[in-house]
Amino acid sequence: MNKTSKRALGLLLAAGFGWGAAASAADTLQDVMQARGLSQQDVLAAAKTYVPTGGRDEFVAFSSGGQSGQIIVYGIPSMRILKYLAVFTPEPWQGYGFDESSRKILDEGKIDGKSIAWGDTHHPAISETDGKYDGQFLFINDKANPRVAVIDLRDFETKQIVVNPIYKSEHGGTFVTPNTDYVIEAAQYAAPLESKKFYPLEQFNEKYRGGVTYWKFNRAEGRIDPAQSFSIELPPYSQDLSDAGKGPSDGWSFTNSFCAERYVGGIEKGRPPYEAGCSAKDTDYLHVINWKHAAELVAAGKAVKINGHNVLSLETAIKEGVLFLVPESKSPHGADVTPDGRFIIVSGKLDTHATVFSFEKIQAAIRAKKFESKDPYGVPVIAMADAMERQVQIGLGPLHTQFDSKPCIAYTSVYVDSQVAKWNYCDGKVLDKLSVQYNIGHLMTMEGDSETPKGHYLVALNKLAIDRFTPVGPLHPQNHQLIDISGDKMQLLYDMPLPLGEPHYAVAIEAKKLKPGVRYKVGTDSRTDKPHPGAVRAGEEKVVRKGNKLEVYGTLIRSHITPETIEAQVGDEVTIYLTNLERAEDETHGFAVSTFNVHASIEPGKTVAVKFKADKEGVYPYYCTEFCSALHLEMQGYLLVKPKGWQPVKATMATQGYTENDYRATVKKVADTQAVIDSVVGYITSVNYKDYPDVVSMVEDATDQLGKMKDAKAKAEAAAGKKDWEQANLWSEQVFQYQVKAADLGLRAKTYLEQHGAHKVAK
Ligand code: RUQ
Ligand code: CUA
Repeated sequence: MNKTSKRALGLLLAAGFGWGAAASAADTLQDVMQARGLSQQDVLAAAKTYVPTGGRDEFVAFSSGGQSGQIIVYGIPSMRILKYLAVFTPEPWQGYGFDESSRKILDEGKIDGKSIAWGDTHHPAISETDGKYDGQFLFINDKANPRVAVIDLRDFETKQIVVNPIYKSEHGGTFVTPNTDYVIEAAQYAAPLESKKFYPLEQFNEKYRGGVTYWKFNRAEGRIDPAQSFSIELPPYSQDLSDAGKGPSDGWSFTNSFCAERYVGGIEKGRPPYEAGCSAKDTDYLHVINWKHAAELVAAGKAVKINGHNVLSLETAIKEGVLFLVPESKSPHGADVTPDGRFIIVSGKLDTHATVFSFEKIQAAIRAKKFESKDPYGVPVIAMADAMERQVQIGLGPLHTQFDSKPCIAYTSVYVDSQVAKWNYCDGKVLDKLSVQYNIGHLMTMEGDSETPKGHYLVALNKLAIDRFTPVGPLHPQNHQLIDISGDKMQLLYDMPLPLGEPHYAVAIEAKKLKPGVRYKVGTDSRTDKPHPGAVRAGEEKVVRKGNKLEVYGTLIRSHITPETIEAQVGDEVTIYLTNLERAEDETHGFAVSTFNVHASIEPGKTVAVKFKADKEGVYPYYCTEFCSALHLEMQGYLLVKPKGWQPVKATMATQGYTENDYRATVKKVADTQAVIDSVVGYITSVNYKDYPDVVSMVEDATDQLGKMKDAKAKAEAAAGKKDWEQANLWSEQVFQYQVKAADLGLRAKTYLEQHGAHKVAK
């Protein structure tokens, strides 16, 4: 909240909460506060997060959806959930996994030929240009089945899934380099790198390996290019989080690890468990990697191929000065590069400190070849003291660190203490602590891992909600807590239950940087961004049979599906292509066929295909699944699956017995409606509507609808000429339907223009 609005609220509070006087409800603010038991602090927090209807949030957060395999999008400060992005998991609302194009994306994520219908998403990353969020793409990893997905923020759709060719699990992804040349993904639990290769646990040290992968991102294509991507083989330390260097440290990346002990558990065989063996020593290793040099070596042919993928061996990485280690405090869980790129902050979960490592000191040690030792694989180890700038006492179980817009200010999540600590990494002073509910994992400030953090807010991503919300069974929602960080002291503003998976990390971007489209170019396959081969325009709809393959090329526009009947034979392979001909904002149609497990979400301009085998005779309704218009329920049709050898029966369609009077009444209704349309059109064309692209597309859509009237009207008149009042009345009724849709659009356009201050223009 800015100063003026703070003052305004203060005045209101001082004036005895006089809102009620002008409001239609009898309540005053004081009444409400009393009735609901709210303190002044509560009301202030509410005012800081409340976004009135039609208002927009300042920031948009993309949160990992954890085990849901999705991403959750919400606004800040309102904490209103805006969307779930389908990534690794089928998601029927968006047709993801139920239409052909999105099935192909999920199929890219197959491993060893098998479909995997879920993911454990951890760390989303927004694409960057010069170290700043650019709002173009989003990436996220799957820890369980090592994969990375690419989401295009022009339409918020998943465009690609790549499977890591050499890992069996991963965690330290996704993190982008400052110009999104590479997307970083680090392994987690070590395993043999060759796929489907077995070595016993006794050979862990020799045959099991970790690594870090650099996925080459082709921005023009909006896709990862696996052929240009590479990995660096690492010792079997459990690599954990990573971060890319920036500014002075650009070209380098940092990956921490736990279980550098390389301990192998086995309680069932009497061995102490992993948790004991993996935390026995005082330090683990921070991997310091010169990825730019590694990329040059790969380009020069120094990589070996493992499972067809470029891998720089440990030996080459050591020899060529690509890889170094620095001891870090026990069981760390975050490696965060400061916005100025000068420091890397690492916290040990089993240590009370955050360690600030200096990139400059690390480089000085490398230049002077000052190493304290080599690890068992020959990787040079820089002494902790030689790499460290300072250590700061933070609390019990410090994990992740994010940054403020104010220089040197950092926030670290403290898991065991359930706190956020605000501190200064330049002088080591701890400035403030705030309790959160409960056991915070990651935390996120606005654009807080970029070169230009935006301050304002911090979100605590808590692992446990315990008593914060109405219980909904033993499985509680997650708790994202919004914290105001604009002042010296942190202030808790809002608890948001997040009911989908365990979100790990989240990123938030200034909302104004996002520029999603409103519609596709007519006939676009949104998953390839290319023209869909199944697209047709109005009037070109057709059904093509090739042997037992039945191909339907259809269209959707309020409020009918063309065709309205599909006739198939048992055993046909049916493909239905559908193009949404709408241009108006938010005019999505859905499409489902009873009992054939297909569903599509077809936004304006999009073309999709659904495919199934008509393997049972019967009558199957299909319909539009989005309430798109007043006649949405009538947006329906029948798939008729006829048995082999079926012969037509002698029967005709029932009639309603409409008379000439019915026809005349409908014609009158049409004439009256036309008068309304004319007045709306008169208003729209009297103002500068052409300055509003949204209105122009509504007008185009309305004109489309009105354009179709002519044909229906001619049919009505021809039938009337033949005194076929049944047909005449029905076709007039269709004229009326076109009018209704045009009028609906016209009124929407009129409201829009009035609300956006359109002004009169000379005719
Ligand atoms: S995690 S709570 Cu990034 Cu997967 Cu730390
Ligand atoms: Cu289209 Cu409902």
